[in-house]
Amino acid sequence: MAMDFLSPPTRVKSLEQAGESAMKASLAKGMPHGYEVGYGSFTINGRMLGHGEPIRVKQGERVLFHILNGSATEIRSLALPGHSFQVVALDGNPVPNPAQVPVLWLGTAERISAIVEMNHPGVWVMGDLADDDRRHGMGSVVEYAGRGGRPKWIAPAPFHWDYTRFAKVGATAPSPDETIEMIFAKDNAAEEGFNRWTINGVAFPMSDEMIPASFHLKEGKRYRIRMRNASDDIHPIHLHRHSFELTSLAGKPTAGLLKDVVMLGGYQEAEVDFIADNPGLTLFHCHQQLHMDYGFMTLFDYV
Ligand SMILES: [Cu+2]
Repeated sequence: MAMDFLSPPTRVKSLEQAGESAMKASLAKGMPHGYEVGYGSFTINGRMLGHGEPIRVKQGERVLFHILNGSATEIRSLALPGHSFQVVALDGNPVPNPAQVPVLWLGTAERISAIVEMNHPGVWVMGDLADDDRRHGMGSVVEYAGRGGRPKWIAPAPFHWDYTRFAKVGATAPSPDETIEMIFAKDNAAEEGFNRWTINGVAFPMSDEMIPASFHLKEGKRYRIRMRNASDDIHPIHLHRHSFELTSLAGKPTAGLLKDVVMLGGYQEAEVDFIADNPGLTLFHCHQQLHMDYGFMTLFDYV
């Protein structure tokens, strides 16, 4: 899976040192690398590339795509050769700056709404940048009226995904009432060969028992979650029952982007703010199923 597409690429040295030395210590004890999952086939709207009906368009049309990454564990990219995407909403929230991009990237559970102007007639593969996954189905055909022949794929030029491209230019977020510090870490192969994941050193238990909340909110206050990733994996971080504003990404302040899932890059940090405006128990977790199931989750309550 691609790991180097996020921008800015700034890594935090101390997080990198912590993550790398934990990994080295685990491997030195003779542990293998923790299991990952792979897939044999891929679909868009239930069909592998080359099966089902194409998306039929006419030259000059503007087509709005609502795209959701429904994979339990994978990050996906999407490109349509010769076309660009005007991103108008992220996770259902209109963006302040609907910029044009050649490629979309979505972490697990992220949603993008984007308009494509159909101005490049042909029969095209709209698909993932990963050749192997696309060959195993990760794509759809876009067919212009009056055009025929085999669908064509052309790989786009290298492109980095930067959420702040869609943010409010020159704006700054209001100060929070309180900042919640979180550090995410991996225990390599610690759980029957699977990686165990922790938030501030604690793995959320995967049992039926009710466990007490780790973070306590007061209604009406603005909270900032400062997330620091001491692992080399990208984590699509999700907060239930609230939307958050992205206020800092890899050391770069930003404002105006509302989301409920955000990808946090390996050894990077990011900050999100939310208003505690929906009393009740609220889960916070990595949306990568294999991370969530092995501890990467925590609970907020209102007090
Ligand atoms: Cu994760």
